[in-house]
Order: sequence, then structure tokens, then C-alpha cells
Amino acid sequence: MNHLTPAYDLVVGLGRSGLSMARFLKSVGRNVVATDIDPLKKKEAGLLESLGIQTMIGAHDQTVFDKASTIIPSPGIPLAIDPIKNAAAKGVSITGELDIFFQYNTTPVIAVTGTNGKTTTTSLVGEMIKASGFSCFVGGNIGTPLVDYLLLGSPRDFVVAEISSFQLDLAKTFTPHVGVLLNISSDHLDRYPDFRAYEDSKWSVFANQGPKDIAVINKEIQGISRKKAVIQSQVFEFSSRSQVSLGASIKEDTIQIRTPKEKVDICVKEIQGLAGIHNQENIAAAALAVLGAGGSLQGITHALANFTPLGHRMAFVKQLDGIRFFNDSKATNTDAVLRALESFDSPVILILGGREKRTDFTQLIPGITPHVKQIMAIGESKENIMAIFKDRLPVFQCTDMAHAVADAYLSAAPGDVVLLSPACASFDMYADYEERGRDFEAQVSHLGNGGLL
Ligand code: UMA
Repeated sequence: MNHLTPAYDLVVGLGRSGLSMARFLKSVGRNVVATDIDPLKKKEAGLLESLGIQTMIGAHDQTVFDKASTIIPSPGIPLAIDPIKNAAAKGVSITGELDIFFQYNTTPVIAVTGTNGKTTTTSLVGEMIKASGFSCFVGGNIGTPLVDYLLLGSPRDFVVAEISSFQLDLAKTFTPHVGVLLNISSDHLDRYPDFRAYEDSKWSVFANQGPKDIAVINKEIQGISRKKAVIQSQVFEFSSRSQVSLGASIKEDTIQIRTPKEKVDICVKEIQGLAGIHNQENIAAAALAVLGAGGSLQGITHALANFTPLGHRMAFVKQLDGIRFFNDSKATNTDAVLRALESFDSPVILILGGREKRTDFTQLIPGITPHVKQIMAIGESKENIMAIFKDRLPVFQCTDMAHAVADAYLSAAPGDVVLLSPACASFDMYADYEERGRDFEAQVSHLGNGGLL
């Protein structure tokens, strides 16, 4: 980089979020500098340079951070890294992508957060909104950065946004018209000082809402009464365990919705790709959000009947010699694995492990003891998994996915399930959970073709 413009926004990270953010800020006439610690981000840097954006890759220069007017870190970048921490201490403003988006956006937002089920629920809300006759943009943590909506320049009736705690951490003004909080269980503890901080981040999705807005909340989240007391918007609850007076109660495959405007029952038996109580909760939350936004019951039922299951979430891969293989690579925390295990009556061989996020594997013990017959441990956490479970059931450490799949197949009996549900991030072995899931599916597909080790 030759010289720094007098006043500039510094976009940190040239992944999906940062690239879109740099392009957006430039498009609204702001001076932008972009930096990424990865020296391999040459193509991305070249693209931005061609738009007149100065870039710096391979290192983070403290001076560049200190002289910025505003720093916009990508969501995956910890706010505790030195260059950000030091610049913040000198008074440089640190702004998140949600607030930048909110500053320029005029479309009502339906925002979905929670530890598990965000992507499914966000997709459901999008489909239900469309089937209710509205147009919408679906984005956020689900994969398409929210500022892409602003770059598109084609207004829709709603923005449906999947929101992560990382994004919420820097949100001071972001105000969704409808906010959804699905559940909170331990995750990302490598990034937060403790569980309380992670919880607070999730609850902050409602922080700026007013009386005309709507909050949809799982009634079973611990501490809800205390948190609800400070929410200014209209609250609708949902629960699969207890009766709800204002919101949705889930009872034996029926979602009973009771709000001042609606008294409807939705049958959710055997909806393709949405099995399990956790999906019934996702459907209940999505339906409440959509009705709150003005959608219709017909739109909701039409979207449910036509829902296309998402990959890497309890996805059935193949049956071979009576053994069923399921890809649940998206299960990156212990709660998601417990939910996956609940879905099977058959014995399970579980492929577990990857990069820990201060993961507490002992949380899995109640779910594993009844019917997991063996664990195939993969990735950085395999020794830790071995130490925790070896006295309870057989645990095998595997060098890679091919090894884990082949050994699981050899150990399995007809009627068993082989389940990839890792409880960990994928970054020790793969670019992301999708690549991990694809590798699992590829290894499973080799099994029938003489592809054993
Ligand atoms: N980087 C630096 N400096 C650092 C560390 C990283 O420059 O100190 C750079 C990396 O070299 C890389 C970039 O930062 O080039 C990565 O940024 P990022 O991790 O924010 O990834 P993006 O590609 O921008 O994707 C982000 C979200 N990623 C995370 O929150 C980790 C995506 O969510 C989201 O889809 C995307 O923005 C678009 O909005 C993914 C995710 O895993 C799916 N989310 C977590 C989850 O669901 O559990 C929260």
C-alpha cells in the first residue's frame, strides 16, 4: 500500500463478509482500505484494488488500524486481536456489519438467531414469506452478506436475516422488526469469556426493538423471565414442553398458535427434511415470525409442504448392507449432537471431533450412553475424546474421514446408523462444515465401490 487516504474505513478480513462490505462502502462514496492477514488473498485484493480500494494482505499493520476513522471487522475475527484492541483503546470506532447495514437499509427485517436451527428457520421464514405473496431477500450468516441486499438495489418487502452472536457483538443500532431467538446452549466459548457473555450477545437481538416490533422467543430458554422484563416489543413465545398463552404450543405433531390475531393449528407430521422436536420448534418460531410480519396461514402451510431439506443437517446419505449413513456435519456443538442422537432408536456409530471451541464433551454423556455403540474420533480433539469416553464405550482415533468411515462400516451391523455429528468446528481439517460433510458423503459413496481402506 502506497499511502493512506486522509480519512478511511478499514475493512478487516477479505472473506465473504469483508469483500461485500468493502464494495458496499466504496459504492456509497466512502474511502475504504481493506486488510487480511492471509497472504493468499491476492485475488480478492486484486478485485478490490480494481475498484479503487487500497488493500494490505499478509499482515495487519497497527498504524493502519490506528489511523482509521472506523474499523469494520468481519464477524469471524475476534475483537480481542491486538490491532483491533489497541486501536479501540486509542478511540477508533469499531463498527459491525449489522449497524452499517441498518444505517442504509429501509426494508423491514426479520432476524433469526439462536445456537442451533438458525439456517433452517431462516430458510423457512424466507419460503413462508414468499408463499404469502411477499418478496424477500434472505441473507446474513446463512452465507450472503446483508450488504449485498443494498448493493443489489432492487427493493423487496422484507429482509430475512440469519444473525450470529459474532454479528450481534458489535450491533448498537441494528433493530429487526421481528426478532427470533430459537435456543441458547454452549457454543463459541473460545471467543467469549464465559457462557453468560455468549447468552447476552444472543439476547441483544431484541435490545433496540420498540412496541411496534415483535420478539419470538423459545419459552424454555433459561433466565427468560429476567430477560423478557426488559424487552420493549410484543413477545410471542413457543414451546415444545409447556403450554404457551401468547404464541405457539407444540403438541404431538401439531403447532397450536394463539395470538390476538390468530387462533390456528398447523399439522407438522412428516414434513420432508424437518423431522424431530427441534425442527417443530423451528417451524413454530418461523410461523410466529411470519404471521407477526403479516404473512398468511396458507403461505406457511404451502412453504412447509414444499420445503427442500438443507444439506449437512441430519441428511440421509445412503444405506449399505442394512447400515444407514447420515451426514450431520453442521452439528458443531454438543447440543446439536444430542438433538441428532435423540432422532434415532437404532444403535449409532458416531463420528465425533474436529476443532474444539472450548467444547465440553462431557455434556454428551447422557445422550451417548443409551445407544451409541462406538465413537470414531477425528481431528484435533481425538485424544481429548478418547480420554473422556474410553471407560464408557469403545473409542477409536482415526487419521482422517476415509479411515473413520471405513472403520465405522466394518464395525457396523445391519440396522445400525453411522452418524457424522462432530460437535466441533471443521477448520482443523477442512475449509468449512460443508467441505467436511462432502468428504463424509464421498467416503460413504466409495464404500459400495470397493473403496475400503
Ligand atoms: N482474518 C483476518 N485477520 C484475523 C483473522 C481472520 O484478516 O485475525 C481473515 C481471514 O484470513 C479470512 C477472513 O478474515 O480471509 C474470514 O472472515 P470471517 O471468518 O468473518 O468469514 P467470512 O467468509 O467473511 O464469513 C462470514 C461468516 N463467518 C463467521 O462468522 C465465522 C459466515 O458465517 C457468513 O456466512 C458470512 O460472513 C456472510 O455473512 C459462517 C459461520 O461459520 C457460516 N458462522 C458461525 C456459525 O454459524 O457458527 C458464526
